[in-house]
Amino acid sequence: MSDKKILWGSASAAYQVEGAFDQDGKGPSIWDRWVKLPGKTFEGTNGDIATDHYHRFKEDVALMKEMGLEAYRFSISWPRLIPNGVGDVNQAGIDFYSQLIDTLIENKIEPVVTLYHWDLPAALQDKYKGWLSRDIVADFTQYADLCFKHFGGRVKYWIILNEPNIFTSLGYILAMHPPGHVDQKEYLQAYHNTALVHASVVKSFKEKNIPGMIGSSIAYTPGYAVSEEHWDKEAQYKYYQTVNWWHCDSYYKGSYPQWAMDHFKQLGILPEITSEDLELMAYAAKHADFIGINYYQSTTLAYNPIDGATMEKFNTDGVKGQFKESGIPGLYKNVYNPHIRYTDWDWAIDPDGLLYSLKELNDRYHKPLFISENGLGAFDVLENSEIHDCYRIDYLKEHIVRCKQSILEGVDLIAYCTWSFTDLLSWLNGFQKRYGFVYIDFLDPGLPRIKKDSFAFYQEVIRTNGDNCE
Ligand code: BGP
Repeated sequence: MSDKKILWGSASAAYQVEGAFDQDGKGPSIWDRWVKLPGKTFEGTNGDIATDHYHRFKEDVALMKEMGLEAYRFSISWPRLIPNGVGDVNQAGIDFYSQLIDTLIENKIEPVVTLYHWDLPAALQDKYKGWLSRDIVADFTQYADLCFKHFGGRVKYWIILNEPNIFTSLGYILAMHPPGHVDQKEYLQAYHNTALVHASVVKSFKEKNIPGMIGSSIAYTPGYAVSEEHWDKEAQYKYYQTVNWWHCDSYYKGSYPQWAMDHFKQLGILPEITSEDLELMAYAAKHADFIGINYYQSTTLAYNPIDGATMEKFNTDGVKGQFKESGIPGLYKNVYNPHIRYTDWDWAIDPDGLLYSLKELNDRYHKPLFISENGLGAFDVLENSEIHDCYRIDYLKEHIVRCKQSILEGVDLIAYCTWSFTDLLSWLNGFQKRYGFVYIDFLDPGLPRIKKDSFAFYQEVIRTNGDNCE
């Protein structure tokens, strides 16, 4: 096994843990509004209180310290810092994150800051339709600069955007996230604007000589062809062109893949991409310090005729067996893979897919890789104040072994963060889909924190640099 030291961490996001959604001067986000619309989330759950991390972060950090956690990835809520997205700054917001960062550092835990984990200030949605407008580039860069000014130096790892591919596709194709549209052209426009935001923030960070490393995190889902037949291989090619390389090349190569460009152009849905855009994107591709990757699952691809499967909403209630073929007619469809296991939410469990992804990204972009999320969403059972989550331990073990293997095969893997440290709100799946090392009893208003068996397991991962997973 490799001896290279990995930074071992765990992650969360503001909306999923903080609560205090309208306290101390915080402005509303698009998620604060979305969850209040009937039928948008599992049983109408929302993050008004979540895990109450806003008030209880010291207790949570104490548990991290007890575990020996080396890095805690959390996100800053833009509307907590700047309630209207632009303009007046909320000092209470600055103070909260400042205290969190100091508490982490005092406990020898590296703060890893995500600038955007989906909670856009609602004011910007109202003002110019949020991600659909190029105006967001300047406003986001100002917000990022504010964070660099207040937290720069203390924070060494910055993740600009969390899963821009997910919040744009769920927001503009599947209508499962705000703003709830179904419009392929809008999706491509919004995604292009995320690439410009990413690039502009990388540039500002570098020009200001802020110490540390910066990148963004893509949700990366590798795709296998279901057979060796050329039509299935072709489907795989089209998936990579329009999904994986579309999302990653724009950030880490500074351009879009050609076949997909031509395809979207023919359909008349390609956004305007100026030469200045490409220059800025090329700058970021060169200067970003790492590629963030969130890995949960792989997919399997097959030929999809022009009158074939369309995009389908997915399982959000944990009743296993709802897998439906879904895809883009004429391009590809995602099919069931009988060779791998699935979670209760029908997510493919595929540790080999992680190794495959790391090697694929390493080959294509030659940058350090930072796994910013990996984990298992499951139902946990609380019995006599204990949670025996051996399935989560198995899942993490299998993935960590692949991380170590990737290093032996030449991948520059610098960090691994699990999703998540404590249980938290799952955006669409409520509180019943759990990921943490620390159980939170959401039925008890005191929100007690209880260590699961996986807590001790990950403690040992950290102590042995993953060698206990061999
Ligand atoms: C990622 C998000 C996280 C988290 C995780 C698990 O896409 O970045 O915020 O939610 O997925 O997803 P879910 O909660 O839907 O199971």
